[in-house]
Amino acid sequence: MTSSLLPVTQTWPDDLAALYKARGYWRGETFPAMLRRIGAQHGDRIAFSEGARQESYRDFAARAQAFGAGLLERGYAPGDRVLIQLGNSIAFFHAAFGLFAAGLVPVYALPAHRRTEIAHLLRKSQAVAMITHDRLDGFDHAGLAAQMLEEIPGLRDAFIVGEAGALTGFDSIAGDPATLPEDPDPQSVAFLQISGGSTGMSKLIPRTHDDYIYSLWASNEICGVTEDSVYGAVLPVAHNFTMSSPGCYGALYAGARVVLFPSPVPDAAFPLIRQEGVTITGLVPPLALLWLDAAEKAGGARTARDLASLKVLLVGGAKFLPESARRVKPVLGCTLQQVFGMAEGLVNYTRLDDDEATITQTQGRPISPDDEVRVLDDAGNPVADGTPGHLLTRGPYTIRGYHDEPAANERSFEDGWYRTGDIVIRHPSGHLTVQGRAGDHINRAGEKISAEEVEDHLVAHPAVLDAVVVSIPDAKLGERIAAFILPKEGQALRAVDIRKFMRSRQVAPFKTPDEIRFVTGFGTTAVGKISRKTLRAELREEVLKAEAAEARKTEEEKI
Ligand code: AMP
Ligand code: DBH
Repeated sequence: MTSSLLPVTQTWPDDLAALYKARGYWRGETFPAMLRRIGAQHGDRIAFSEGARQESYRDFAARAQAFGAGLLERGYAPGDRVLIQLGNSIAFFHAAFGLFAAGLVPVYALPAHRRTEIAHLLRKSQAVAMITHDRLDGFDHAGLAAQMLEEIPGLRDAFIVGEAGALTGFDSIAGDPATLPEDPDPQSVAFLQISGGSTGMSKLIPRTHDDYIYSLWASNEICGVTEDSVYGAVLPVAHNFTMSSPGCYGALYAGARVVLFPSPVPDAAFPLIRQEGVTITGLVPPLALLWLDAAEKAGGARTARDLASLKVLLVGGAKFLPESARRVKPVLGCTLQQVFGMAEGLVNYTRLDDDEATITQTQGRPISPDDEVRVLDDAGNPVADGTPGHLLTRGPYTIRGYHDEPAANERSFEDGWYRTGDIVIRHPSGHLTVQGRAGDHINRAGEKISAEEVEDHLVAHPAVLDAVVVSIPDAKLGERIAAFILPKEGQALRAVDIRKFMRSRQVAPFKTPDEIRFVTGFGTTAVGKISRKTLRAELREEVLKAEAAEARKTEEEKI
């Protein structure tokens, strides 16, 4: 069975790999070795707090290794891919590090993913097993897992955290750690992370031990994470930001404590920060705004008491506007660290000692002195600092290609440079300010959604002739999803029908359009057939103009 698997690989040219090693970025440590090291080095210290439950590094390492060994006893082999769909729980880390220990390759799905995404990720990765909860946020994950076992060829097991029913209990898998294999090649692929995707479905991002672990310890240095830190995992831990910037994995690398937040809302999160003494956490901009507003409402003394331990707040995943960024220090009493990263690699941070203007007006500069950045105009020529252009990058932890995506690789990689799709300005200091996106994806509160993917779902509706999906700037979400729908002749459609239909497609709820508009035609002004890209841009312009006119009218009425 293993032999028919498409291998997962990620290779840099020999000269660059040699350079990255010589410079000390790639240190040859692997995740199974890291697990043994932290289990021994920090044995008695607490690795995780989840509600009233705490787990030491020693117990964490032992449980993860037993799980990995149990999988080998069950007939799984190094190189096998296993999908993990778990929320912010210690089980996530038992699963991921257990797979590492056994040489198996985790594929990280998000808790919000539904049947469509899970089936795609299972097929694309050729997963042989999946690990999920019985239920989470009212969704029957065990039910979905049972369905997947029927449908996906090669999927042999679903391991359930919680009530397993007819499936296999995650806790029942335990073997003898003495049977674990030797450590893998540090330059081999450790796991498959997923991209938000600008066209179609999510792509799989193969990350190696060497490259990812470099991003962890280097992030720790930049963000001041040491074994005395307490990292608050507020966003889903499967997100690359929460995982590695510096995230839970960075915290574990340092022997710090990870506090798993059951909810990001201020009423629950603020008391937990106080109770656990959280020193650093990361949020997407809409949540940061929610925290800022709540803290202001609660008043200075109360906020100061709740957030006294919090030293650093990372904000990233989407653009954080300077006017919001300026409020962080006075309102929350901690240092803002902006982070502009991507699961494909490159991560930029403002530095803790950057001046106020740099912290509030830029999204940081790259982690590594050997992160190479190019900012190009539409014709591919470099632009001067201060001029917006397309961001391309390559470096010691940026991938050279997606797994099994020849067409996307053709589009997104050029001579080893990753075309990020972001439009940025570079400042002489090397700091970048994100201006927008070249491509057609929507960044909705940090979740990246492909316009094309949503359009594909909408046109599957039997009464829809065509659909165009665009992103609209939104005060709360950053961007929201607007869908323009052209019904088939004689078909009466309502927004509620479309919402229901999206649910029936079993896709992550965050992909359902926030705004649905019905139209009687598209692009009448253009000569011949216009491109989707142009059409999306035109429709977006129309909405923006209409909104501006509406705002002017309201202003005039006030006068
Ligand atoms: P992904 O490739 O799915 O991991 O998403 C990464 C993308 O998120 C980047 O290419 C940016 O478009 C966006 N992003 C991440 N952080 C920021 C930020 N701080 N400001 C603006 N955009 C961001
Ligand atoms: O949005 C992202 O993907 C992201 C944001 C901040 C990321 O991957 C990261 C930091 O590492």
